Amino acid sequence: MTIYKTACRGCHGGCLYDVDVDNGRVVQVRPSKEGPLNHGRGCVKGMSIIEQMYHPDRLLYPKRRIGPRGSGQWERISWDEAYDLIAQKMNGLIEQYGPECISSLTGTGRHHLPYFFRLGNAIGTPNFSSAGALICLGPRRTAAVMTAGLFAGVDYFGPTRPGGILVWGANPAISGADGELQWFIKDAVREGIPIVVIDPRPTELAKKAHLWLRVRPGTDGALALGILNLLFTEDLYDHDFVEHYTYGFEELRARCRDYPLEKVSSITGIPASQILAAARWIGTTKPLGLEQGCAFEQSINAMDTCRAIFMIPAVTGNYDVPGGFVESMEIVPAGLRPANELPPERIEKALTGGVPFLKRDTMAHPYLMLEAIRTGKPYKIRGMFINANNTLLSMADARHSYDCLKELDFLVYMDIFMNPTAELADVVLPAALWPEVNCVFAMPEFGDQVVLSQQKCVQVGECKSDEEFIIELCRRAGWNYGFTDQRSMMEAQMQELARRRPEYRDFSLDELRRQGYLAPERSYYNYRRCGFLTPTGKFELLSTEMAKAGVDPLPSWHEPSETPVSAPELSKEYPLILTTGGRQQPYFVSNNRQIRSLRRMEPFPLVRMHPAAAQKYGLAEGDWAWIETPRGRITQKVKLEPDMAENVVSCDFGWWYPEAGAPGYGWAESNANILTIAAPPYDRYLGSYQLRALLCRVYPNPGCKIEARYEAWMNATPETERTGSL
Ligand SMILES: Nc1nc2c(c(=O)[nH]1)N[C@H]1C(S)=C(S)[C@@H](COP(=O)(O)OP(=O)(O)OC[C@H]3O[C@@H](n4cnc5c(=O)[nH]c(N)nc54)[C@H](O)[C@@H]3O)O[C@H]1N2
Ligand SMILES: Nc1nc2c(c(=O)[nH]1)N[C@H]1C(S)=C(S)[C@@H](COP(=O)(O)OP(=O)(O)OC[C@H]3O[C@@H](n4cnc5c(=O)[nH]c(N)nc54)[C@H](O)[C@@H]3O)O[C@H]1N2
Ligand code: SF4
Ligand SMILES: [Mo]
Repeated sequence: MTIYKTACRGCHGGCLYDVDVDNGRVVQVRPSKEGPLNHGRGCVKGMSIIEQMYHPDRLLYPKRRIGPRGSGQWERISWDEAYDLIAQKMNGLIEQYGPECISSLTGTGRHHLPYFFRLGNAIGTPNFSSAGALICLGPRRTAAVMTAGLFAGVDYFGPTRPGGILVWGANPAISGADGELQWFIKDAVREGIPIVVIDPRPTELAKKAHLWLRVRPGTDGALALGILNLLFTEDLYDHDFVEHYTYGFEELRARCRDYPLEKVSSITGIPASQILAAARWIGTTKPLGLEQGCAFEQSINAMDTCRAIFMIPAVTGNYDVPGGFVESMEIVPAGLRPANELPPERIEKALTGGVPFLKRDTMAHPYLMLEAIRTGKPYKIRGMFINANNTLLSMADARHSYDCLKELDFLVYMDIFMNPTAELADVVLPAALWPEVNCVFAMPEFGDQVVLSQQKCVQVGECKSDEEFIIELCRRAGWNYGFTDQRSMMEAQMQELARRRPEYRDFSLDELRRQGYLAPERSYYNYRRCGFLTPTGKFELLSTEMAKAGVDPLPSWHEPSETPVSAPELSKEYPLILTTGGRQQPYFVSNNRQIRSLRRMEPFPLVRMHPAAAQKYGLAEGDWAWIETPRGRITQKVKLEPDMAENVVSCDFGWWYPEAGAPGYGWAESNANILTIAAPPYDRYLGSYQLRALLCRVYPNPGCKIEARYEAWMNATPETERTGSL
């Protein structure tokens, strides 16, 4: 028996585990007490890894399509055949149409993210993107970097405890927002640290909150500017910080006057007294932390809202103070600079639709990339790599994604299991799960200053890590990746660590892998020593980078395009406000629906609504409802929420049904992204689209067979491997 110490990446990852391997097989997993981010704890996703690894439906070999695209006919091929086929097809397209006709799409931040983005550079195409880039972390991070130079998160980790935590558009008790951080917010609440929650739904945290602001979906930007306005008019801001360390205070203060209390109350649907109480609590709670989620990024007001919310802990003097809202430090680079960065004329070709700050990371707009497959405008995308992105489930306007992907000349897809998106590919590749992967990664964005190591404990089937695949494909296809093996890339990360943190000069990759983690000491008040990493060296309330780009450098808020206010005629037909998302503990986006121990916990997608709304539309608890927008309709199971607003419904996302079988797996039955829009209008800085404030109607679906199908599947197939036990 060998015991490996390795980090779980069942979510964005960070819980350290001991993994017992016997005869080349993982036999037990135990969350490690040494884990700096989990202290011996693990969630149901991490604990089910054995069931995931040895699941009978797991993809174990490369496959090639033999029937028409999407017909579900495949044959097994070897890795050698797969590499040759991919290199030959993609190089053929590049020769004929130029490298920019190849694009790549990934999903949320998995271990291979920096390796994957490098692939675009190696090929020479600027058209790489992720389903999350513009609606998940991208806006929060870009807003933070353009305002303060670095991202920030709650300081749960130092000797000073937060005095209070503002939880905005996030449900960290489940989501984390990087899963493993769920432990810290739960501990804080248990300890009695007060929280204020801003959410249209009565989450568990909202129920325990000192104050819960039931915001109308899509109006967070107005609320943030309204709260800033109150902090200034009530003199609840930190004069010393504002005077010495910020840029553009008077301009921001003038802008915030456009958001007086009564107006903001009427926009957001929150009583004025509650907004005032929240502003006073924010202004007097010290030190104050901020947990911010993706809810307000999934909006055409994404950047402005992210900027305005990010300013709140700063102007109240909580930025980078012990127990407050502390700066992240890039300890280990997530991505090393590519070997052959693209020349400016190539970057100019990126499909950004002219959105100014997308190109900061040389990233294309995912919708425009898909659209270009079908329309050929401004030029045709012909070949595509999709790794770790169930596009049909996660990208807005799923039918559009389907129609576009069907038109590709050549699609390479890599995943753990077959799924509806994989079925549209030409070649499908089997990806490794976390105990099968080597990786070095840092968690400086939300978590403590931690470097973690993943190590390959076993080989399952012919599964490979995405990193291995990418590096080897580039070698064989003749694309300059800069590294020819993964070990040298991890060594380069360690060298960069030593450069940034000289105290680790003699700390080797092997030592890191033995220990499993590294937790350097945190420092506070960095800005007092070296200023902010912005053009002015200040915390930029007025963004000089935005001013230079000729866009409004101060935050504002605009009514989203499909609400009762902006589309009153449409709202007669679709009278309810729809929000989507809301994470579920056993799943990670669209993952795990085939893992029986997890599926049993939350077997069906839920649409939440007020009992009066349900009654009005002929629905009761447990009924299957149709939810319909102008794009289409889906069905989910009704859950009554007496504390929600009567005109708001919230539906789960990421739902498909492995039990419905290939090739469709019921991808359009309950998929929230059948309902959403990915076409413009977009956020004017970054191109974000609206997933959380749309119009819908609901009505009964009495003939729904989803439960019967689920029961038959659960009963028919024997239990697979059980989870590891504590
Ligand atoms: N309506 C609506 N849409 C949303 C959201 C929402 O709230 N509402 N949220 C959005 C957000 S925040 C995000 S980040 C995106 C996420 O979107 P995605 O990241 O695309 O999420 P998934 O659909 O789970 O796709 C991930 C796929 O990766 C596979 N996978 C897991 N690990 C690996 C690996 O190591 N290698 C490979 N090759 N595959 C792997 C999984 O099996 C799964 O099929 O969705 C967005 N879409
Ligand atoms: N277990 C688990 N953990 C996860 C994930 C998962 O799928 N499962 N996904 C991961 C990913 S990719 C991400 S991005 C993070 C996301 O983590 P979070 O940011 O926490 O995302 P959600 O839970 O989707 O949404 C947070 C809250 O926003 C609320 N909300 C909906 N609309 C609005 C609105 O207009 N305004 C406001 N203020 N609130 C609104 C919802 O009711 C929900 O409670 O979680 C990560 N962690
Ligand atoms: S919280 Fe995330 S990293 Fe921790 S055990 Fe769960 S899935 Fe794994
Ligand atoms: Mo995300």
